Amino acid sequence: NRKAQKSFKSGFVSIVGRPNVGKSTLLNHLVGQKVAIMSNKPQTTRNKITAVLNTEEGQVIFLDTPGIHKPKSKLGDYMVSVAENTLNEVDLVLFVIDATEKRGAGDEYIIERLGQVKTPVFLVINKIDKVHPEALLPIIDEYRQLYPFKQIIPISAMEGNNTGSLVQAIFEEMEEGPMFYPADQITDHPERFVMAELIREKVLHLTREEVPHSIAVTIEEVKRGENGKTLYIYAAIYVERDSQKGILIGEKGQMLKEIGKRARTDIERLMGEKVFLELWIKVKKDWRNQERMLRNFGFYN
Ligand code: GDP
Ligand code: MG
Ligand code: K
Repeated sequence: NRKAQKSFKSGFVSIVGRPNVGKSTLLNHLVGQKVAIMSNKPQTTRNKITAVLNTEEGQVIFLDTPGIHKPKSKLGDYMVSVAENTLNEVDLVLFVIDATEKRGAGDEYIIERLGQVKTPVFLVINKIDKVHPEALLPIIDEYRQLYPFKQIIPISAMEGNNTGSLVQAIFEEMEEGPMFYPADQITDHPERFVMAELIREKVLHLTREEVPHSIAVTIEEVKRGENGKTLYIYAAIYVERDSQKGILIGEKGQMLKEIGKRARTDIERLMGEKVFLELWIKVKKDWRNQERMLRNFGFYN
């Protein structure tokens, strides 16, 4: 039947906006009871995963983007560049504003940053329950002139007005993809997921268009060395074609070496300890459509 053929979509969404515009309220509303707080170590991970939305259509993983607020220090500058990388690597950015507040320096700053970003951006005008409908048009006009938002969606996160349209629009931006995260359970090892994402990120970064989103990374094993110090991590990168495998290995293995080096640096920062990372590449044709394989890949564990 048609429904069975419908593909599963998934992707990553960053939510940005100045404080108190309603980002947390929106997240809570979108994911309801299924909010999964993944990590409580602010700024140790580049992308803090705040919530996972599971629907029949697919899965959306929301990321907190640290550093999008105006930096107050040199360290802040560093976080800003990290945030910009994040915004470029997700599939969609939601820029949330408050319909009852005038545009401020915080908004200006974010819009300026979004200027560096290639990812599609939706403007989400929140708290419409507090304004007259006629007040929305000038806001839409004002913001439309500042940035080419792909969509502008007025909502009330608190009352749930128009949030269904927002979810629908979000899924329109998601591509076919795996269920990255178990649907009903909060994992004991959130780091494994982040580790895999860090590796995937390096692959996409270093290979650009040559190796598209048709890759998956799974952490096969994490164990501590006999000296009790080094953490050994074994990860597999799944591709769909032999040609992609060739690209990922690179001449004399240089590409794989570079992917491993960069991923290890980030994973060490994540874990706060020394890491040995071994990567290998496996070819599995059409893996994205095969749920059982996804299970084997550990997406459900
Ligand atoms: P954040 O700092 O962006 O995460 O904002 P919060 O989600 O913490 O919300 C800030 C305040 O705005 C809270 O008091 C919320 O209850 C309120 N708020 C959020 N969304 C709405 C909304 O749609 N309508 C109204 N009236 N208040 C909202
Ligand atoms: Mg908040
Ligand atoms: K992307």
